[in-house]
Amino acid sequence: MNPTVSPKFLVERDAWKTLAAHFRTARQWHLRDLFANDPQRGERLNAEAAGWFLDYSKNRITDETIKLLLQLARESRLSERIEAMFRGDKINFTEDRAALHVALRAPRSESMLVDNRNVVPEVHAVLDRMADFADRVRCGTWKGYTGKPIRNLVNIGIGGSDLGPVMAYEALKHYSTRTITFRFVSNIDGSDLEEATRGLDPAETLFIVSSKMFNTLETITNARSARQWLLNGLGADEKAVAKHFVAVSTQAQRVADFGIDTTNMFGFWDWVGGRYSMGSAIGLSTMIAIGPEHFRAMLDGFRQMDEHFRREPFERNLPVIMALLNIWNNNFFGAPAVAVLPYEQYLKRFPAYLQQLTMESNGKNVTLDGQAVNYDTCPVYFGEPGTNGQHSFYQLIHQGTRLIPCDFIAFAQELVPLGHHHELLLANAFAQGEALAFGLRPEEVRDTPSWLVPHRVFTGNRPSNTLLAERLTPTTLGALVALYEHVVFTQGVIWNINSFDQWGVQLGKVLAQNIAAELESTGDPELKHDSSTNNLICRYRRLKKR
Ligand code: G6Q
Repeated sequence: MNPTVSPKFLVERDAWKTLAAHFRTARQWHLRDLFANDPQRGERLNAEAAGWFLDYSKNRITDETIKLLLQLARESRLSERIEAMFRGDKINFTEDRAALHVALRAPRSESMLVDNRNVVPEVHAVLDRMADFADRVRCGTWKGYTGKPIRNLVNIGIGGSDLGPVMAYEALKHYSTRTITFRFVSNIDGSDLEEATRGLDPAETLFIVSSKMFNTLETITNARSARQWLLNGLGADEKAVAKHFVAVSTQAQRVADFGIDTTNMFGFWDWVGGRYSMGSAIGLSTMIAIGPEHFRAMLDGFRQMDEHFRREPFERNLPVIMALLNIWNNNFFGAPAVAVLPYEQYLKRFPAYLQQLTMESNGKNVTLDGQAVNYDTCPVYFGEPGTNGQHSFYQLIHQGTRLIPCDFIAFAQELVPLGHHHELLLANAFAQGEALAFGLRPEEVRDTPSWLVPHRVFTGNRPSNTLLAERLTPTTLGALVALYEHVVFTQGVIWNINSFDQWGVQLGKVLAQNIAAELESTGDPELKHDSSTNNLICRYRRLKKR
């Protein structure tokens, strides 16, 4: 059962009602006027933490809006819920689990309890083993079965066991060893594994099978095929597997049953949710890529943001402010989506990573006590690196009929200096926020025939946040991920939903098992689905000549 005492239903909270009244005025504001009437707002409406500066002045808010949103956070008992998370309470009550990913980045000296047991020593014991292993692979003392050092690493995992590692590898590629090739396989589509192993020498290839439960269909199917690929290449000697396969999992028995030596297994715990696991052993590929020291720097970035979230007053608290602004835009202005736009090519997989973090966490339609919500919860998160997105979907953000708030993410210093590239990149980031907010009025469209003016006008008044850090480092990346983790948490608290389960992914998995048998059947299976599904299965079987 849900152990928390639910506050009032969201729309019945006093702050919500006051916000609704406030919104009736706010909906008429234009950012042009807000800036004209309050010229200092750009210097005031910002916050800083863990190396990140947030400018939120280009939202359709005043100081009064912020005051009311902070009141909403208090009425939603956010402080109590933050403490419950850090205390290791089973806040993921539908799965009877704590959600204590913050313990993954706690220093050795700290104590964090799950079921009255301090889990921090176990966290560091695994990190130490990972570091030892990563060092051995990186310096070539971990040898493959034929005695060759490892030159290729393939991570096999899906969802939380893939998106974090891929994103972190891409984000921190600048810091990674270039003597090892890193590839990632997630999709059960055979072409994914085929392309990931193409051209690799099995004798120099290490597979990390990353799976919390170690029974995930995609991962186990890929791991079996990868093992076959290895054995085909190395003369079918089963003993080779121990030198070329390691596992990251909570399930030692299943790892052993698969044929991986459990001395080559790195564990984690059921209180680490998949999408919150990139700082755990699931990050083994990241650690091998960037080295243990950089990995610890990344954890330190997470940690700095954790501390900020836990201790900073809400009015200066980055995750709290971002979450509240999102609720303002989503629930009052009806914004259906958020665009996350990193002006940093190394963050190209960050939007994909955030899709899972945000939408799997907060894509829920019942409250903690099981009542249907009568308000919107998570918007759609999407994005692409700037400036590519500008030449693609930004048109809709500037001139479409929907309001799409944007998070611009940028760094003052480039990792790869090249002429004026970086200034041009950042100029674009800042210009987009400016254009979205202020638009272009008919009187500003010069030398244009009148019939063309409506097409060239930008209404503006479109909100955005800008997140700016000095440089993309392991530490700033860790802090950025923790920032969004806590944004998601805060949103979940306000919406009064469980951000830590994902029952919505189950049904399709179960149905797929039945259909797989029907697709493969050599006989003539009796189909008992709806007419559409039956027809698709029949057509597939015909096309496959079954
Ligand atoms: C994440 C989800 C989900 C999970 C994958 C992989 O929060 O739980 O994306 O990470 O289904 O699960 P395994 O790691 O158990 O293979």
